[in-house]
Amino acid sequence: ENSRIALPVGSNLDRFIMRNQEDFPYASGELSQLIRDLAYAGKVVNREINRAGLAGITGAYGAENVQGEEQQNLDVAADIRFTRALKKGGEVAAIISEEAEEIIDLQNPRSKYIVAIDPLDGSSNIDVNVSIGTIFSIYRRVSPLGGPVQMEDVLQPGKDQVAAGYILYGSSTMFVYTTGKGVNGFTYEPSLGEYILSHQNMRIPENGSIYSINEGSFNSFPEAVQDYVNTCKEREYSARYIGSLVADFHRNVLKGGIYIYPSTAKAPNGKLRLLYECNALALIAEEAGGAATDGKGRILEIEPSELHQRVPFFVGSKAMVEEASN
Ligand code: AHM
Ligand code: MG
Repeated sequence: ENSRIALPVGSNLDRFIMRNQEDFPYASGELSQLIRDLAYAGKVVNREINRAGLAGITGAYGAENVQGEEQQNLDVAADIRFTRALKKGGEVAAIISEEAEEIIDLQNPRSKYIVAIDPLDGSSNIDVNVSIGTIFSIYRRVSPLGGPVQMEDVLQPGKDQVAAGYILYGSSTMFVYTTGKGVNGFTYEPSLGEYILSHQNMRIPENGSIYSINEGSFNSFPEAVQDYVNTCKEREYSARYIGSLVADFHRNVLKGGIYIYPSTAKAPNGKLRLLYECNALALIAEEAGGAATDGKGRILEIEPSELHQRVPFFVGSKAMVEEASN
């Protein structure tokens, strides 16, 4: 009987989104539909990830799928799935993606949302059967509807996000998102094909004892980061680094901890991208009571200057991020 979890009626993602729709400042239902589109594409990607080992789609691929398309590496396949879902959905004017150099104008000029997405983050982990994730940010378009999408539509600071989330393809698949009213997590139940509310109003512990950083680059970390890492060791904190941002972040949200990708010799501005990796997780962190900085100031206040801009990233439990930042 302990395999039965008592769930409140109506606790699947679709119903949850519907019930909370009236909270949205512009409650026309389009943002709700957009979030559902992302969740749906996530199910399709999840299915492909689960089959990846057997289907041999981890490497470069060569074969064709049923639609006669050349089959792609999973990160490209995921990009196609999300882009297609958002184009068809019609709520999104343009996408920026880790997988595309330029803005993808979806030719929905009257649509009022912009999405920034990393369709499959941590893709070097696919081949070794380790957790990977999708990260997304949603903004309201600022240029007049009807005209072409402008750079100012996509280069908005993270504090202007209307919603953000991630999908973790882990031992369970989870959809976690915020519309600025707290963070809720849904676990995918494959036999039902539904995301079920499993983590209501997620809160990051104020402090923690896990630090996640690629210590192999210790010698080229800024001195303040070296000092912080040494402090973690003096306190005998646990070192946990999957090398898959969503998975490392999610663990720290649940258990309390800090994730750091500082500047290094190889990556002078850090490795992670402000627009489709850091901003979304920064909003979720803050909404859950945590914090996110670039080592100095709030991530969410950075005015972006280019699409694929990188920033050092410190995120997680508030007390830890404050201590590690200067
Ligand atoms: P990617 O966007 O090319 O997949 O790289 C992002 C990933 C993150 O998921 C992870 O935290 C980081 O790169 C790991 O980098 P490193 O191997 O340098 O520690
Ligand atoms: Mg990435």
